[in-house]
Amino acid sequence: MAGIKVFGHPASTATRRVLIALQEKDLDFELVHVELKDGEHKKQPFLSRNPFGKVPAFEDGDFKLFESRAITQYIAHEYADKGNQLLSPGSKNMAILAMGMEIEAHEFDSVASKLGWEQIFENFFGLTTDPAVVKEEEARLGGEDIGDSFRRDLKLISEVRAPFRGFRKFFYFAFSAAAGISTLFTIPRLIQAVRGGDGAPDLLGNAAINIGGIVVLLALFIWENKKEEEQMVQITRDETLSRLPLRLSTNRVVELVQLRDTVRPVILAGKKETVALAMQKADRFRTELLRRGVLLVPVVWGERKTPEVEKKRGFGASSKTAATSLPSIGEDFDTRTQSVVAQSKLKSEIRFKSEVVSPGEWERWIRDQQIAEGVVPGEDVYIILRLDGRVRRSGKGMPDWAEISKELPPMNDVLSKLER
Ligand SMILES: N[C@@H](CCC(=O)N[C@@H](CS)C(=O)NCC(=O)O)C(=O)O
Repeated sequence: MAGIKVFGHPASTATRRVLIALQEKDLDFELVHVELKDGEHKKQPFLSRNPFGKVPAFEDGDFKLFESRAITQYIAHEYADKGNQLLSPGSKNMAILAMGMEIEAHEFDSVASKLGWEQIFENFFGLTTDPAVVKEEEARLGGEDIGDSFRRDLKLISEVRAPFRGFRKFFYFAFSAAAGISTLFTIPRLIQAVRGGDGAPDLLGNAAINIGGIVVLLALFIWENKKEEEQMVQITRDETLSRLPLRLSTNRVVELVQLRDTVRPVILAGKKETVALAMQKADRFRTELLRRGVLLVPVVWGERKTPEVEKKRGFGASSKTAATSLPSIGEDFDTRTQSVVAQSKLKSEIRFKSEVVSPGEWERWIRDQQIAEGVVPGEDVYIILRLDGRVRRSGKGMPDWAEISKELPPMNDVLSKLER
């Protein structure tokens, strides 16, 4: 069929950019599927359409083009009188439009692609999201300092957890300001009162009440601020913990947050022999602990292996698995979104013991936790997490498994359902 042809993949954002323009213009076209997982875009005949081996490529009769934004420009101009108007007359309007397009191409697209890759596609490919990359890219999108946007997120979470704190702080501040102003007005008369003499007012009592009030209110204000700071530090720790990676018995790497509501991780941190002994002892209570959703997470101090998780980016990644065994991205969307199936599959992969993936990160988190709890960093400790991933309790040394079997409700127990 002559006419308009788009050579691309339905899940490719660059291909979609062209399809949107065609739809805006109400044009008939054919989408010729280029199978990225088979590397069709890196072979002939596709390379003769785009020597850079990227989709989409385009054809309108015998006019051929590649680069999605150039294609959309062509569509907008060539079919100016069809469908929706995509051009704006006048040099200034066109310059503003061009500015928007440059921003999309150079400021937005790279960030959005990285975020999409980190947060959506990596999960499809069994890789783990790197929270540091996500934070960094999100900050770039917001045009703010990384620190600022992270802090703003924390503040929001903190406000959700303590909804009236902002109001209380305002209240304390407003009242101390009022008392301060009133004291200020009283001062000249107060000096007169202190000097005494005829007509001197009796203001000492009033001033004392005002000053006392200010002290109390400011103390409350400072206390609230301190509480908020502490809570933000705690939220940061919870957030970091939820992103720590683990390898399951099936070799799958997950972040702790993915095991939410499924297991109660018990972190055993200490010297190699101590941790090994605790693991052995746990084996004797295996059935009981499994019924309670316990997943052992051993962390041996100083054991920093280089993470084996291979990171690859982009559709054209050279990894063997990406090239040979992955289903097409379109199909993958359908299958993987069936989260119920995925969740139950995950459950079957969790078998009592796991292995930490970036021991250095785990160690850092445990040491921070130890400092917060007033324990000497580097001591042997165990930390029991709740089903929602937050710390349930921790203790020095290694756990008494018999006691833990008694303490934790079985997974099908109503108490476990209430554990939030
Ligand atoms: N600047 C190009 C970028 C095209 C592009 O990156 N396409 C991706 C799919 S969204 C692709 O083909 N990637 C394969 C690869 O990089 O090997 C355009 O806008 O057309």
